[in-house]
Amino acid sequence: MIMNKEYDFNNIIAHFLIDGELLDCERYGEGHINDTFRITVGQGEKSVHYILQRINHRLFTDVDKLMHNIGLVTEFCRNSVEREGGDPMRECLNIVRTREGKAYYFDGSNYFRVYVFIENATTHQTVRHSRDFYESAVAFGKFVRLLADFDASQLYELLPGFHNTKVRYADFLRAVEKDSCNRRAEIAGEIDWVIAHKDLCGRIVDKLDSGEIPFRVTHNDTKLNNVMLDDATGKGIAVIDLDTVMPGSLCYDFGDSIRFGCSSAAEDEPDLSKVFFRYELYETYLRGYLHAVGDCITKEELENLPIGAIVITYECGMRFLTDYLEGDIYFRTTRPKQNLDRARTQFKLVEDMLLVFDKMCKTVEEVCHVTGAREQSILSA
Ligand code: ADP
Ligand code: GN1
Ligand code: MG
Repeated sequence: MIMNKEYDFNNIIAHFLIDGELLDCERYGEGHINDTFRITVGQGEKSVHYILQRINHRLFTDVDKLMHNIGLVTEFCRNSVEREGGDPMRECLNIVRTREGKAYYFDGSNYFRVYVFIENATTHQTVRHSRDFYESAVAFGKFVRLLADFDASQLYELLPGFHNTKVRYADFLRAVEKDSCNRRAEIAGEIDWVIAHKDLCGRIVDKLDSGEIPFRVTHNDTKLNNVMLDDATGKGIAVIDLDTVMPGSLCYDFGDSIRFGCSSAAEDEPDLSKVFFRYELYETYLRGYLHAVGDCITKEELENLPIGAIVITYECGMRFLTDYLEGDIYFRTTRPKQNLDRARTQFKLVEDMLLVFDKMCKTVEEVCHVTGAREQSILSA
């Protein structure tokens, strides 16, 4: 029988449309939110892998709605991939249903779901070569293209205000005020820094509210480790981790990839002298992204890509700092002060990007000329 101290995997797996004997189950990946396992099932001579996840239902309190969203998006992606002549079993997430036809199983205390395992592909925690980053940009750009005609109003907004930076700022101020863990004094410098940069909060949100930038279906968590790169060809094949697919701004999705991938160091690097913004990777990502989105991007979105990168990095740092103030209750941590280190790396990256902001905008124009993305609108702007 395969169990760990928390879960009886044999019993869980028995509820899904999976044939064969459970041979192995190991913790998998480095996500901050769900508990992810790779399970191995013996089917005759061969063994087959699946991804099993215990859904974080403290965050996603309505699992029915969560899986409704993921079901719709994966089905739409599958159809788009088929139309483009791709392989829907490798280029999208595929839900394995329960024997009752449901997209998840509830064992009385936890919710579980299973995905088809995408074989011979890997997610990366850092950019090893710029080629990886380019390919991840192509995959995220393709995700925009595949979902360009998706009707976002079909989706539940599961985490309202998820990337509403003004709401995040208000949450931060509340956490500072409450200081529930007596950590405020120790991080006075970081708190002052966030407040000094508060003008960043509205730079995207206000444009969404005024309609200048469109709401569209966005992924909302476009880190490098949420895209799978093919082991043989190095190509970005599938965008995964669809929990946060909701209406949002493409500028934030673009920006979140820049935030994570253009850092010279890990998100939680404690030594800030190792953390800097890698400009050449920003250029690389832009080229791949604009090439893949083609003309599915508006002129206003294009113009706001650089500020999107800065604001989402600011927002993410603020979320880490808020969690630190609240006692590390949201992001998974494996050591003390990890959330504080994460916050500090984000603030360092914001400072670096602010210094080169004008250049970042110029690069967008230059890359547009090369890729032809929205060339007409940029030229006539
Ligand atoms: P979290 O929300 O906690 O980040 P993810 O859905 O991103 O969880 O999954 C965590 C990791 O598991 C991923 O980074 C990836 O390495 C792996 N993974 C997830 N889904 C699949 C899949 N369908 N096939 C192969 N690996 C997967
Ligand atoms: C979380 O689940 P994961 O590790 O891909 C978080 C993102 C943050 C990210 C920071 C649902 O993403 O919003 O940007 O950590 N996901 C959720 O690394 O809050
Ligand atoms: Mg993830």
